Parts: sequence; C-alpha cells; structure tokens
Amino acid sequence: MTTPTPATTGASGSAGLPDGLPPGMPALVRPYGDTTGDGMVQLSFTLPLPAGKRAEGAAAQLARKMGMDAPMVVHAKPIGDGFTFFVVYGPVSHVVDVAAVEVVEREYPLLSPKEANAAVRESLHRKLVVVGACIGTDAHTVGIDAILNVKGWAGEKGLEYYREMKVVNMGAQVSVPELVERAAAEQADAVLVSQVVTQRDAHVHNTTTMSAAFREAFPAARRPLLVVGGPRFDESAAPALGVDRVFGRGTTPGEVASYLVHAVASRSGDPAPARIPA
Ligand code: B12
Repeated sequence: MTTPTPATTGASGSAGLPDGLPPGMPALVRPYGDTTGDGMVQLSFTLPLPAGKRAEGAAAQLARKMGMDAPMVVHAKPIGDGFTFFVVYGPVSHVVDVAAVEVVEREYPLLSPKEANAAVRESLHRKLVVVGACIGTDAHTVGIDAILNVKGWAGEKGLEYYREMKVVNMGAQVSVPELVERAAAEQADAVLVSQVVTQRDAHVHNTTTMSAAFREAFPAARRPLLVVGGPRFDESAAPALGVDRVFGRGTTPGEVASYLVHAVASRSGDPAPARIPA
C-alpha cells in the first residue's frame, strides 16, 4: 500500500496553495492508525445474523465493499437472538480533500454572559424571552436542560443564569400545539426545541411539523426565532427544516446565548452586537 504524502498545505499568500485552509493544515489527509497516513479506521455495526464464522465473514465482506482493504474483525459479540455486533479494523484507500470540506461557520461573536446581557438591554430594552421544550414523544431532556438550566454545561452557565433572559422550560414530550400556544402567551423571542431520538427520522418529521405550525400561527414579522438542537442534526439543514438555526452535539450555552443576542438584535433592526469591552 502506498502512503500519499500531503502534497500541499494551507498557507496565506503562497502561490498555488489551496484557498480557505488555515496555515499549516494539510490539503490531503488519510486516517492515522499505527503510522502516519496508513489509512487505518475502526468501524462498528450490527448484522442480523447469529454469531459465528459465517457472520464474521459477512462482516469482513461488508467492510471490503465499503472500501476497507484486508479488514480484521477485532470484536464480535452476540446481542440477542440472531444478531451480532462487530468492530472491524483495517486500512481504507481513500484520501480526504480537506479544502473541499464544507462547514457551517459561526456567524456571530461569542459573548460572555455580561456582554450578552448588555447587548440585550441595548437592542431590546427588555428581557429576551426564550421558550424551550423536547417535542413529540422525545423524553431526552438532558440536552435542552444543559442549554437552559442555570447549572449549564461544559463549565458554562445555562440561559437561566442570564439576567436579561426569561427562560420557560416546558420539559419533555411537549406537543406542537402546546408549544405554539405557550410561545404566543409568553411573547417568545425564541423557541428552542430539542430532538434526540432520530429513529425513522422522527427528529426531521417533528421539526418540520413544528416549523410549519409556527409559520401558520404567526405573521412572519412576529414569528419567534426557531432554533433546534440535538446530537444527530446536520448544522447545515436549517433551511430544509424551516428553522433559523440548528445546533449539534457538544453545543454550549454560551454559543446559544450569543447566537440569540445576535439574531434577535439583527431582527429588531439594530446592528449585530460587537463585543462589548468588559
Ligand atoms: C440518558 C438517555 C436516556 C434517558 C433520558 C433521560 C432524560 N431525562 O433525558 C432515558 C433512560 C429516559 C432514555 C430513554 C430512551 N432512549 Co435514550 N439515551 C440516553 C443517552 C444514554 C444519553 C443522552 C444524553 O443525555 N446525552 C447528554 C446530552 C447533554 O447530550 P445531547 O442530548 O446530545 O445534548 C447536547 C447537544 O446535542 C445539544 N442539544 C441538544 N438538544 C438541544 C436543543 C437546543 C435548542 C440546542 C441549542 C442544543 C441542543 O446541546 C447539548 C449539550 O451539548 C443516549 C446515548 C448517548 N450516549 O448519547 C441514549 C439514546 C439517545 N437513547 C436512545 C433510545 C433508543 C431511547 C429509547 C427509545 C429506549 C427504549 N427503547 O425505551 C427511550 C426513548 C424514551 C423517549 N420517549 O424519548 C438512542 C437513540 C437512538 C436514535 N438514533 O434515535 C440513544 C442514542 C442510545 C442508543 N445508542 O441507542 N434515554
């Protein structure tokens, strides 16, 4: 197997090098396992087959079809009648073109709670009202609580900590009509929805139902900002979901607070807040 040397790296001002890459970032990469660029990856999946040699052969065949050369089945465990869980390890031949990767860049500055509070006071002259919920049958509240509850997440306080925000956390398994009604009653500036269960695309279905209901219930100028979050959302899917912003795994409360301040201020006609000196 040959190991391609990264041909170019991102560097500002150098002729012939790819645009958009931070200086020093390689333009082409392969996975790293034991040695640089050896292409080693680990893959886990379940097959609906009883554990045994045939199932292990089937797992290796699948890995080969997925582009893994000489896959090793390093773990096989029966998980109930007729199902086996596998971990397969081996080299892939594919090269990643880093310059072609598309990411959703943060379009707003990160503010401290003090800066966010000051920006809300300046742009709204009242508290920013946030209504949050887990909708549909989803009972996974840890994610939305991480963003909203005062104790927060990853060392950052949740939105309840922000003096200039009023937070209404409706909890789990909230129906879309209940959410719309509460958002209207609270005159919410933003509605924050969490979706963790993605089986049969429940998160997509629930989110599009929710965004359609808000569009029907509110005139465009008075509709609250619609923000959805959860570990398996694609952050670039906001337009398709009919929401203003999508947040994925690892989101912190400070990112959400900063986004809300930026988006609400932009909507109210004020310029987006710049960082305010502490
Ligand atoms: C805890 C847990 C539970 C608890 C939930 C308790 C509670 N009060 O929340 C209980 C035991 C009730 C539970 C039940 C079920 N669970 Co469960 N659960 C988990 C588990 C282990 C952790 C989830 C969690 O708390 N993560 C920590 C939080 C902080 O992370 P997070 O949710 O990603 O949130 C972050 C971001 O995504 C983002 N975010 C999330 N929401 C929002 C919203 C907004 C507005 C914003 C801005 C950001 C944001 O910010 C957060 C902080 O960074 C996961 C597996 C895992 N390791 O993730 C399975 C998991 C989510 N559960 C799963 C399943 C299948 C179920 C059940 C269906 C099991 C069953 N057969 O009964 C039920 C469903 C119950 C229901 N009606 O929803 C599956 C989902 C699979 C899928 N793809 O849909 C998982 C992935 C486990 C698995 N591998 O199979 N579960």
